[in-house]
Amino acid sequence: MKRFLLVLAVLAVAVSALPAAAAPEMVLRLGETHVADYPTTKGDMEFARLVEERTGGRIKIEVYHSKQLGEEKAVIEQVQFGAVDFTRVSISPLAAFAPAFDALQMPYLYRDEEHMWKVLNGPIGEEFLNSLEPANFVGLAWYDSGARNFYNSKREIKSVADLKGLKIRVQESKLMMGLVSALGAVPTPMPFGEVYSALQTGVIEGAENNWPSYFSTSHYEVAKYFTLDGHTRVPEILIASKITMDRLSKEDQEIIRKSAKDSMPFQIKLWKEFEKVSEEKVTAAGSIITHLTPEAVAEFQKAMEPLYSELKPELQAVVRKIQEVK
Ligand code: GTR
Repeated sequence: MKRFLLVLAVLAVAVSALPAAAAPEMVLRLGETHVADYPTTKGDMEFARLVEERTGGRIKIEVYHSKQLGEEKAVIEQVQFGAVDFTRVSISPLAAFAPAFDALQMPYLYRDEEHMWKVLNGPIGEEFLNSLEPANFVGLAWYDSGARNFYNSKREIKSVADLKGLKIRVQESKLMMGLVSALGAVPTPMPFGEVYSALQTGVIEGAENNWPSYFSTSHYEVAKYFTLDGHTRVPEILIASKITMDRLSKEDQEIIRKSAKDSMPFQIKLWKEFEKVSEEKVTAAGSIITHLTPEAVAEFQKAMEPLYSELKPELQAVVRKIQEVK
């Protein structure tokens, strides 16, 4: 017993002699809707890691994934008034706060993925990141989100006519509501976290998303018909609260901006890998994957033309600039 106490005493002295780990001077919070192992969440964590490393541990960013801070729209509101410091969101719900973002997510806008990245990484993308300040946000970086496709529990969608009358969940976005209506389906806006049970109980018959979201939310279990129509590419964006950024020194603001940008290649690489895994998993689980014929794609594009003509003239001008990027 004596010996044991002696060992304990020696250990206690040894531990107290260790240098205490520097406590961060500032702990900031980042809200993320996806689960911990989703590519965007891992991108957020890489961003947080870089900030911590580059500030020598002075600034710590805690990533609250799995919508621990709330659904996407509610978190954007909290970021706007400074209650949450950062969030990673889809630009669809963000457009309710900064309407110009609709120009970046029009249906069939980008010729391909490369075109989208040229736009986002070029002067147009930079202008969009900088345009958020009047809404009290600071745009930091773009993440990949692939292309969105329709899926449902009722039938294979091979043409626009097959969508007729289907109740389709959309993000809380006017543009997405218009898009689904233009195809003759019935749009139902709803937070992401409610979609699984809404599909299961038949409140809605379908939704639309990319491979990774279809897989990671298990929507494939309750809506097995997935059509590769690729109607939109909706970039993900990492934003900060302007209130938080204004509290930081110029140097720390720069570290945050640069760390966000530097986390992009990491997220994009994980995205590519997870897109493949998701496709394989849902196919193995029995999802029916429908590829559209070129004629059917043309039909989808035609049906969505009114969305372009209904866009405000100043946004039509942005769309033209995007289309001109070669
Ligand atoms: C996902 C996106 C989420 C969320 C979701 C949705 O692709 O990563 O941020 O917007 O779609 O449909 O609500």
